Formats: sequence, structure tokens, C-alpha cells
Amino acid sequence: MFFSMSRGERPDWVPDTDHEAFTTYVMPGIPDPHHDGLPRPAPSAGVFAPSSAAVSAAKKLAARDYIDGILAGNRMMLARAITLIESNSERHLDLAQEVLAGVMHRAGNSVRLGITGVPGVGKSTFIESFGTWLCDENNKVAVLAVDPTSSISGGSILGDKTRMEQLSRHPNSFIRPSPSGGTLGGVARKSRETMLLCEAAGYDIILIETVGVGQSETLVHSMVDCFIVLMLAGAGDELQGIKKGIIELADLLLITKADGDNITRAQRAKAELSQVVRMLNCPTEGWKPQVLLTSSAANKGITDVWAAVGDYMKAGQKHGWLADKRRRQNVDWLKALVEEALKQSFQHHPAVGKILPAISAQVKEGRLPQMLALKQLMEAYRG
Ligand SMILES: Nc1nc2c(ncn2[C@@H]2O[C@H](COP(=O)(O)OP(=O)(O)O)[C@@H](O)[C@H]2O)c(=O)[nH]1
Ligand SMILES: [Mg+2]
Repeated sequence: MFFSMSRGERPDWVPDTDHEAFTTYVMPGIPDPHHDGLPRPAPSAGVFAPSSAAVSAAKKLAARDYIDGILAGNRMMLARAITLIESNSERHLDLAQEVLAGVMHRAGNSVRLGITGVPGVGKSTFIESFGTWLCDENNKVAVLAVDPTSSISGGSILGDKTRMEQLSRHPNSFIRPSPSGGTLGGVARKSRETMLLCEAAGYDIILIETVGVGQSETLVHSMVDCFIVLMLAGAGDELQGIKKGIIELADLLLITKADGDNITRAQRAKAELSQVVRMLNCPTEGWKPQVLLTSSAANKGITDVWAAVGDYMKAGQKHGWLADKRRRQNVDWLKALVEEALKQSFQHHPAVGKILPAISAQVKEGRLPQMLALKQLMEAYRG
């Protein structure tokens, strides 16, 4: 099902009683399916189909207005700044980055949690109960999503509709669906910058939901402090799409839906998984990934998760790896952007574009060695 809502319209599930500052709405998709929202080095006229409608209401504001609004914790200004960040228009890029640069000194003071697992494992429902409890405890919680499928299926918005109703009404929460369309790199760039804006606006816990398929979990792993993997008891490994890799990424493993008939199975799964985790060679000093049982339906284990996150953060502070991890993530992020920009610059280079089809054809038929092809392409690229 497609959502065909224009910017500013409220989704039908937004509570009528809610105030204007309700921030969840459906982003328009990206008209150019090949554009991922990352800046391009040399835009030529007509290449972009900017989603300018998304930002038209906001464009009268100056960077200062956004910055002051965000730093004052104004939800409306935060939401508008995120819209700016999410815009694919070159025109908005400078302003968006000026805003980001203006608030960055106030970012970084949050606990960043990644939450992953296959569709249906209970991520959204867990975030609803976990997030609501955190908000009740006087934390300010921002929920973001990195969902590469959201442009096709409506993605997490479908889940949010029914699963996060209570949380979305809470005055201490801020929920932002995944930016839709574009490459995963583009989606992740926007989510990462959105996270910084939320932190600057005073949100002290950031929850980032992502599906545990493809590459999105690796990307989210590279932007959070603590990575939480949700798993179902009894479902086979293949069914869960579980590679050993994703368990190795986990700092916390939650067996979800540990309620009703499922309790015994969940306990058994916990014992098995704990053994697997013990055998993994965990490089994090002072921390062994923990396996916990949770039930969002019965509201069980939710506070244990927060206690475990607290232990994890304390271990990271004590041994110094938490700050290291963030510094490394900052630099890795720059590297990823450079790689992406170089790739795009190459792909959109006119001289490269001119000779590429003929060279590819020769390579395809085995008539031209790849290294020679590369040499010709690089010569064209360097000009
Ligand atoms: N019994 C039970 N069902 C749950 C629990 N958490 C989620 N579910 C159900 O599992 C389904 C998928 O949940 P959802 O949160 O949308 O999963 P997501 O795709 O990982 O975000 C829904 O039908 C939920 O009602 C739980 O703790 N216990
Ligand atoms: Mg979901």
C-alpha cells in the first residue's frame, strides 16, 4: 500500500486531540529514484527534481531561527529542521548544514540505542512499552527509524500506526519515521543528522529502529552506543535471517514475546543463546553481551533492559571504550561520506558517461582487460 499524503497533512492515526507540535507525518518520496539525498558534486540543470514542496513552508526561516528553536527544545522547529535535512534539494543543503553546525555543540549527550530484528519480532511494540516507560521516568525519548524499504511498503509507518500510539502521545517523546526513498546510505545520512538535531533539542535517549535484513543493521550499529538485537524463541535461524554476524554485533539480545504459551520456549532459547554468546569472542572490555527475556504484551523485562543498558554504559565509561567508539564512529562516518561522494562524482561525470557503455560492452564480451578499462575510465575522469 502506498501513502499518498502531501506534506503538512496529518496521517489519519494522529490523535485528534493532539497539539500542533505533533511531529510525525509522511514524507513525500523522492521523485528521482536514483537520487539518494546525498549531495552531488556537479549538479547540472534538470537533473534534480527537488522535493521543494516539503520545505517551502520552512524556507523563509534563517539558520538562526532554526538553531535558536532547536536549542530551546521547540518541537515544531526541530521537525522543520529535520525536514530540511531530509530534503534532496541542493538549495536546502547549505542551510541544513549551517543549522546542524550551529547546534552540534549541544549534541552528543544522549544514550544512543539501536534496535533491530526481523519484521514481526516485536520491535515497534517493544519501543512503545520501553519508550513510554522511559518517558514516564522523565526522560526525553526520540524514536527514529532507518528503513530502506519504507518507500515501497510504507515501512515502519504501518507499524507505528498501531504499535506506538501511547508513546506518540507522550509529551516527552518525539517520533520520526524513516526518510523514504533513495539509497540506504542516503537514508542513514539523514537519520544520523536527525539524531544530532534531536540531541541538541534535549532528547536524552535516542532509539533507532531498523529491520534486521540487508545492510541497514550494520549502518545503524555504526551510529549507536549500544546495539540491541531482538529475537524470537523457537523460530529457526533461517527464519530469523540470523547470521552469526548479527549476534556478534549485539551488545544486548532480547528474546521477545516471552509470555503465555511461549514462556518455556523463551527460557530455553535464552539458555541456548547465552551459551552461543559465551563462546563468541567479545572484544569489549568489561562487557559480555547479555540475553534477556522481554514481553511487551505482559510488560515484563522492560526495566531490566534499561538496567542492562546502564551497566553497559558504565562499563564503557570505566574502560574508556564508549568515548572511543563515538570518536571512531565520527571518523568512519566521514569516510563513508567521502566514498559515497567519490562514487557519485565518478558515476555522474560526463566524460566517463560518454565512454562507459562502449567500454562495458568490451569488458562484458571479454575483449578488454578490466585494468585497461579502468585506466581509460580514470583518464576520462581526471580529464
Ligand atoms: N504475545 C506477544 N505478542 C507481541 C509482543 N510484542 C509484539 N507482539 C506482536 O507481534 C506482532 C509484530 O509486532 P511489531 O512490534 O509490529 O514487530 P516489528 O515488525 O518488529 O516492529 C504484532 O502482532 C504484535 O502485537 C509481545 O510481547 N507478546
Ligand atoms: Mg516495526
